[in-house]
Amino acid sequence: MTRPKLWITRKLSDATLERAKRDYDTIINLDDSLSSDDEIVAMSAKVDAIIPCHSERFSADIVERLDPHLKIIANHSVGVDHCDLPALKARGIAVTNTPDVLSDATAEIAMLLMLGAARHAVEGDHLVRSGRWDFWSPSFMVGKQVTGARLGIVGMGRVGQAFARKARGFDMEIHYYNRSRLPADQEIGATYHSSVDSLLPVSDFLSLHGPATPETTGLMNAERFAQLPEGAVFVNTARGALVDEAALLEALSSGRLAAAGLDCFATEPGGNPTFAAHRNIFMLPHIGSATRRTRDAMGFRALDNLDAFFRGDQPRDLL
Ligand code: 8YV
Repeated sequence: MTRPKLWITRKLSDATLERAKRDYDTIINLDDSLSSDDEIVAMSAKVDAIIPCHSERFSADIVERLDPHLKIIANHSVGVDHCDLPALKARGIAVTNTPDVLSDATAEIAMLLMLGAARHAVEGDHLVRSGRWDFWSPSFMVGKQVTGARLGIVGMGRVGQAFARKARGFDMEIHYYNRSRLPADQEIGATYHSSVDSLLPVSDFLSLHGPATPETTGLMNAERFAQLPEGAVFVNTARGALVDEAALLEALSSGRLAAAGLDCFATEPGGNPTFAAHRNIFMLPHIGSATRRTRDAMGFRALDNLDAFFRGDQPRDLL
């Protein structure tokens, strides 16, 4: 029996690539470069399936040009804002993602950003590392205490809930906004807010965990930042599109925000060059899910979805 042809657009974990090569006629973009729109279109005529990352775009104009040979896009990501789902559905191309398996790794990075932003981690490291640490005082690099503080979570899906579990270890008072209220056994004492606007004034720390959709684009704008308590700390491990970056900078400059921790930017890779001059921004290059264990689990989950599809079953994460 001929094996389905699979294109893996980036260098996934070794275990994932081994399993893919064992079970599929696999082409791997081993130089790990970002594929152009034209390359994606050209490959769609050669393969039955693609495993892309969030970095490859399947926008409506590209989907229109895809070859009918392509049957499934098994994303190696939970976020699917790079895929125009209605356009793909209209073309009869199945789409899956990799939920659950990256929630803890991403929540760890949110915790790192929250702690690091609150306690001047980057600024402190730079000072010591540069050899310019020649002064100490009790009023030096005084930060904001996380333990016992009020945390606002926007988006209480899997990652939001994983972050809440970790924040409970810091005795934080947890508030959240979600489209719908969680059942009590998942809420575990967190206070539900039916609107973002009601959540913001009680969020000394605010962390975003929602998907990028037309409804959430620019969710954190100037009016919303102004509703946070003075000196709040803002964390984003979701998507850059949720944030008006000019408004974020303004909120940092005015002191409305004491600090921000960001793993996601409107422009990636690269980030926002105007952020570099701000010492109260702790930045990471979109590495929320980048642990060995999670990369293996994401790759395997994408392959599980493909296996089910080619067996004729419904993939677990079919969107
Ligand atoms: C990944 C992500 O780093 O899952 C997502 O939506 O943004 C990240 O986990 C990336 O997509 C890896 O392919």
